[in-house]
Amino acid sequence: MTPTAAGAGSAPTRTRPSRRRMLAGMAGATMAAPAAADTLAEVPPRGPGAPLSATSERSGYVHLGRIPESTPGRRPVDPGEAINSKTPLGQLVGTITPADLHYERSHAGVPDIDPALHRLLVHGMATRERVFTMDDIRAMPTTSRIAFLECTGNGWENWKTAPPDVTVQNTHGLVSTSEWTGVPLAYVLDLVGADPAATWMLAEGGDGAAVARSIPLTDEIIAEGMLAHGQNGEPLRPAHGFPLRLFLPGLEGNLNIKWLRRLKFGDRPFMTRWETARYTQLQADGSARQFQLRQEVNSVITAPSGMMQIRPGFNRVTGLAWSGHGRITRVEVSTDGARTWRDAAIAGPALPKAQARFQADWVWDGTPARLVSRATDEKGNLQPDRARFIAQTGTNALFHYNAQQTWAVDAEGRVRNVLA
Ligand SMILES: Nc1nc2c(c(=O)[nH]1)N[C@H]1C(S)=C(S)[C@@H](COP(=O)(O)O)O[C@H]1N2
Ligand SMILES: [Mo]
Repeated sequence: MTPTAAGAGSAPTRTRPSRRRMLAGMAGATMAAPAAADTLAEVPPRGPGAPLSATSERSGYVHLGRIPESTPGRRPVDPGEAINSKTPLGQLVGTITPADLHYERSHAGVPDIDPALHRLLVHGMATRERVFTMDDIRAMPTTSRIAFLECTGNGWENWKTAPPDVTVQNTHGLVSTSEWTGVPLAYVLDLVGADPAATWMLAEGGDGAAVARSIPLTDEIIAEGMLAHGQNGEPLRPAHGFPLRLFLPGLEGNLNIKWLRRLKFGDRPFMTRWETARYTQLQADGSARQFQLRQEVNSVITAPSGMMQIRPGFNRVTGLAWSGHGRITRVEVSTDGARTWRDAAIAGPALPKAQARFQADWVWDGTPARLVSRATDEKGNLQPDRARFIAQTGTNALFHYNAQQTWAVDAEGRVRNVLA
């Protein structure tokens, strides 16, 4: 990290040089002036607290919620018409999404499945076809992994036009990160004696939409896929597939079949309507691209972000970066609309195929600014700017938007969504 604009004359006056050097070493940062705290006389007195409870609630001072939508960008909606519900990225800290705020995309609502009645059929090109109960599955060895999940529709708000009055929750709220716990896919393949000639697997859900997708049995998918029954330390919640879902780190959200009830092995894709009609990408030349399965490198500044208000002087810039190819190795931020860049600090370990939190300090001089971030992953993929992305993909498509996000700051400190 290089020391930053702290020397530019607008640095906070209460930060002494020695302390500033120390902080610069830590995170390349200066910091806001500490509030005057010479006495606790104004602080309300202590008193008896509220009774303890079986489950704890968020502080009454904290207001967090998802936004249900009925179609890309249409909100607010009657929850009965919602097709997805977006994570409040602008209000969250760190990298793990609380389970109740994890984004949701369900094509036919959330089924109420009694785990005692749930079954998983595993069949096709295998020597020991089986029907498993949830007791069978919970008796199998598990693995746990922190990884992001992202709907391929994430970012579709900004594909063609950029509504100015939207938040980062609106533009990027279809991605979340959890610790997922479940049975390694490789274990199940062994258990049923999957034929080595089986190169594809059909996964089918137990919801009314019967979402079903063909998954190529690559080494990577066999090594990393899991039949998940836990999320952030508790059994899956119904919205996320209780009692069982497929989890495939780094791959498009739609493949992560919820309410999983069938796996079938074969030597070719099964061509379900979800991969012939729904999750294909119309290219600029009118042809359709099928089986675009990986989520590309992406990032977004979550603060300051859309509809926030900032003041001149010190501002902390922070956001999230992720890639379906592996670890995030670098995040750069620009405050002048992608003309000049500097490195952001990545806070904590950048896990493969998980969201990484980045931060950079910024002293805003009160003139209009444009905040942009761009991420690089361990395979060397650099998040494209919008012009390059559109030149490659065109504007017919709807999925896998990963162009750099620009937030415009006007002279009043209002932050708004714009297309670069
Ligand atoms: N059975 C079933 N699986 C499903 C879906 C669904 O509607 N039904 N939606 C898919 C889509 S489009 C996405 S993006 C992810 C969303 O998972 P989440 O709701 O846990 O975030 O689940 C996928 N798996
Ligand atoms: Mo999705």
